[in-house]
Amino acid sequence: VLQGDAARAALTRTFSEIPVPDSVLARIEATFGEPLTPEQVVTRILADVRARGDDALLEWTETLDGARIHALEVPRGEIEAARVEPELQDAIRLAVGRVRAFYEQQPAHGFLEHGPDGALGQLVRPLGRVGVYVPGGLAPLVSTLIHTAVPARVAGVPELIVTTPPARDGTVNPAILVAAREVGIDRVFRVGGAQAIGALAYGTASVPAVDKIAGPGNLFVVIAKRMVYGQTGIESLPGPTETLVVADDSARPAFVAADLLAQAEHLGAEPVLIGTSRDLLVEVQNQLGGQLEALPEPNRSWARDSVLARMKVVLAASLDEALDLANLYAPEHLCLLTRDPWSLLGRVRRAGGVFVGEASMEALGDYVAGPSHVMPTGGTARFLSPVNVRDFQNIISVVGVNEAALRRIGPPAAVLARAEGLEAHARAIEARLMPEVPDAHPE
Ligand code: HSO
Ligand code: ZN
Repeated sequence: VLQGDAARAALTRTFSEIPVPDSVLARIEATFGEPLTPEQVVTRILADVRARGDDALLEWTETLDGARIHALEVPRGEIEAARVEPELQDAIRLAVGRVRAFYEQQPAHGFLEHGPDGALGQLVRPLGRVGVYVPGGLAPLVSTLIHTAVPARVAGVPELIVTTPPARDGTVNPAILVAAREVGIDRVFRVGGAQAIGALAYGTASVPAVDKIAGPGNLFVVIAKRMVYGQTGIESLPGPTETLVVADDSARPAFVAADLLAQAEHLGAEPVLIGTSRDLLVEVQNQLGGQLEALPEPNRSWARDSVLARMKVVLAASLDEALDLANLYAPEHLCLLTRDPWSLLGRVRRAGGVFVGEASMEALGDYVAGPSHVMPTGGTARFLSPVNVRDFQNIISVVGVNEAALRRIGPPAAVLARAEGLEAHARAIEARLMPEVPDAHPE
């Protein structure tokens, strides 16, 4: 149990990378004949996709995902025909509807202010084509498709495409296809990893290049997103997830433990507990042990790894100190399990999302609460926001100054231009400030 300065030190962040399982590192060595770093692997894959397009995509999918596929795109008919249990179909529909309703409330308009100086403003326009990366692998994250693509749809993006790694038999999980249909995704491609990011950035014969790539993925996906930034946009570099629970003596230890374990089952997750009562911390740790044992495999191993390798437990002297530490850490998820959680909201400064009270567990937010679960990780909540409508729009500045204003603000502009040594700038301004010269008539 950490306290005071030790707690501050433990919660001060450095950008954490997504762990790569040993089996993947071994696979890399076998594939490339040498032990390359993930950056070197991604550099090679991106260069290959850029040079050889679809052929490279098909080959890397076979080498890295073990799937032999012939066509990258999932045919429209297959998306239309995808079926899941009615219960899951309804749940997908509910999630899509709630996330949509949430983002429809986000103000998304620009402004154009007409005044005595003319008009200045901002136009807001949707991006043209957006690619959503949906992780496959350990868990096919149906909810991630919904939580990334719906805000883009609400933003007015006219063309939305999804890439997701195929299973070994070349198929895409039907729940992902159903979600794609419910959200109104235009096209789905069965390709994942760094090769998918390369395809979305550079375009291939089958996969069109996009204006922005959004969504989380494994370390190779995140490195690839960082490398293609500039060629195309990215919304963030989502890393391992974190949940920080602030709890006082009123919190129920079983719930606190359950919330920490829920996030702990994500690969590389960091569970953090800040409590103001030593008794509570002890009881939560007992609960954690019991609940962990009761989990089925492989979830137990996943969660145990996060708890043993990265869990932090802090005893704070007061809720004030607890909130200070939470703001320092800037968690992706901040869960308030205290007697009067709403009273703490005003002190929350840095977090991806804040989950207020016992009924608002983070796991609910992962699926159906409304706000996107793609939130800033690794302390990036200091400067980033959760995925939202604005991520899928650009702003165009409008400058429409009139003559009268020009006479007033033109001269100081020319002064600034000359101070920068930019004479042609100054003259472009002053040409408009000259008194009108009457047209010279030759006769
Ligand atoms: N909690 C994860 C997102 C997720 N959980 C998807 C379940 N499915 C990262 O915030
Ligand atoms: Zn989750």
